Amino acid sequence: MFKKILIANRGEIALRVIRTCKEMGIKTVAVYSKADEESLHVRFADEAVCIGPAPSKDSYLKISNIIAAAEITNADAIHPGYGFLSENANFSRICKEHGIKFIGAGPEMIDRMGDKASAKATMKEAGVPTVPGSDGLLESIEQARKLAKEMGYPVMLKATAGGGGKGMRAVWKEENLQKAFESAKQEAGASFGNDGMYMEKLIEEPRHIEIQVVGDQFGNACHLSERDCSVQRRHQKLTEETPSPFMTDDLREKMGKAAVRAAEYIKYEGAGTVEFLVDKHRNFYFMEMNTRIQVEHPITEQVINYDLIREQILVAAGVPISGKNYFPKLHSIECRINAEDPYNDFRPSPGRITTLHAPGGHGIRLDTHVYSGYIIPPNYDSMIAKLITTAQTREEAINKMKRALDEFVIEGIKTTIPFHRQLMDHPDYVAGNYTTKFMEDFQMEPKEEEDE
Ligand code: MV4
Repeated sequence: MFKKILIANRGEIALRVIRTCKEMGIKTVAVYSKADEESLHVRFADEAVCIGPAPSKDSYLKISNIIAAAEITNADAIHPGYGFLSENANFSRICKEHGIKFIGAGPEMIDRMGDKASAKATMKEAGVPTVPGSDGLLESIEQARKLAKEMGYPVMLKATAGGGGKGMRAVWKEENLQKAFESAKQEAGASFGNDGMYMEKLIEEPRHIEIQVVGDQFGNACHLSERDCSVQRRHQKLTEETPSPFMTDDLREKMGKAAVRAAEYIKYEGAGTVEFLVDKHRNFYFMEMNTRIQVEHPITEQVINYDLIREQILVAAGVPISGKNYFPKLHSIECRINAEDPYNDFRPSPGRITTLHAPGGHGIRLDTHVYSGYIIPPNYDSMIAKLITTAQTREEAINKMKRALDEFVIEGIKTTIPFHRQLMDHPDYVAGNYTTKFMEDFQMEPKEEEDE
């Protein structure tokens, strides 16, 4: 077992990993930028190393400084968290070269799942349902036009080096295809250094339902059921829940099997997430595979009483998984609390938190690194807390979320708490009747006096 793990991340996920390491008797090393000197992960870790100035490119993305920190503290493993270098194949490779265990996927796996067209081709070989479309990359606009005509519009153009909504274009009519293809290709080349494009039939009003999988070093994999992440704004998840209100036992069985088949086919090691698009007829199609722990992992932990970070560490240390699949016994919802103003187009609202009162009580989990007096730096992602409620039923979990949001006081900055509170009263949300289109029509109710 590892003696010391360096957490190459910040904020709530760094704290999350440190907590499980402490419970496992593993020493921890925090790395931090100048802007995070006062951050909790620095205080909770056994050791802390400043790795550079505030900008991510000079600190949390600076591979040389992170490796140096691991060397001088003699860490035998690195946990990358999510974001930053968590899906950077080069970082995974350099850790390997330095004899430091990267708690995540190997470099080849990261590259393979990071190339969306090749990931899709692999899944198709594995017998996982994929969206009908081009067989690999589009070689020319003529080929694109011919294929789109055969499939019928609308179609979706996607950058193979994209993902998470980047480098994607929906095309509804033939006359718009050429311009969309050329601009998307140009944008992909500029953004990712790889302008490879592929095409799919457009799935209208899909849900985003993902399956958590865990694979060990012996080729075994299991699934830990689904998370519905359809409530998104500009490809940013706002809230997630498990089980999905759209799921049926039959669909869960099929999607779970497909996800395990995918993980076993590629001999996946570690915690991973197989994302699917689900249409209104409950057909599901492979979308992407993420080779990192996800922000929303706590709702899965809550409904099956499982520590996913612990599992990641055990698997990385060569411990085999139990192999059993898990099905939700409870209902759990996560609301991402961001330092953003929902009454002003969700624009960022960094600054000092003058007052913080955290919600508590039965079925409440709050994963956060912020505290009264904490200054939220403007340099990083705006998420400051994840409020998670767990109950026997969806209705009770929603009710608990309303009560917890009403208790949750954060002053000195704007937050998305009022948005989530209104969401929990929205008839379509409460009915579980929402798709990835939901936020396009969502409007905040005007502010009441006391909200001023
Ligand atoms: C699609 C799609 C419809 N049809 N592919 C968005 C980011 C990346 N995960 C793939 N995405 C989509 N791919 C086909 N063939 C619609 C989306 C999509 C979406 C998917 C999941 C969650 C939110 C979304 C928001 C807009 C579009």
